[in-house]
Amino acid sequence: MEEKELMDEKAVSRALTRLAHEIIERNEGVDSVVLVGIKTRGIYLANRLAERISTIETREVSVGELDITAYRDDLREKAREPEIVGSSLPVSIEGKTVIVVDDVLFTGRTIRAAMDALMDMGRPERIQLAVLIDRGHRELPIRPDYIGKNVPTSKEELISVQLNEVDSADRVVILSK
Ligand code: 3GP
Ligand code: 5GP
Ligand code: MG
Repeated sequence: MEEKELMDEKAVSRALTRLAHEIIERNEGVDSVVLVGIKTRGIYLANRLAERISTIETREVSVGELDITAYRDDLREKAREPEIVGSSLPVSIEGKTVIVVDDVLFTGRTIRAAMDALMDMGRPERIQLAVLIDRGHRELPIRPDYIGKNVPTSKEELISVQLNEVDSADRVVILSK
């Protein structure tokens, strides 16, 4: 396996700071914004964005969580669709701008499952999508509103997103055979 660093700690931090500013600008503040992180690393990213936004706007932002299982046994298994196995939303999403946050966007199937689950929980005014890495290969008409970094990949390559909260560093690397 060949490993190449795409983002170091500073690059991850700068990207998140930019995304925080973009979210505030696009929504003219964050009065009706709720961030919803997807399972492991999307949740940490959502929390970091909320911290930055709170500092800039001197206003708290709610963060919810969705746990979506993908392809447990075989990460590349095609037969199964990702499904929701748990959720925790601290506030109602009715009439809110819900920003779904994930680490890597690939086929878009996880985000579709996330949107299905959110629509079952209320009627958000709108749903937006923020991802740290867009690696391409969409299989659904889904595109992110906020992107940390676009990384064209082959299907065989793998993006490893490492975050301090669960890994020993903040960095993004691409693994190829
Ligand atoms: P995450 O929970 O932080 O997103 O799916 C479990 C982990 O495996 C994910 O961590 C993700 O980083 C990693 N992973 C790498 N490649 C894939 C993939 O193609 N599909 C899924 N679902 N996860 C992948
Ligand atoms: P999708 O449903 O868009 O195919 O995949 C999105 C989900 O799968 C994300 O939550 C992400 O964690 C995971 N995923 C897909 N490809 C990769 C990858 O190359 N690296 C990492 N870290 N996660 C991936
Ligand atoms: Mg993820």
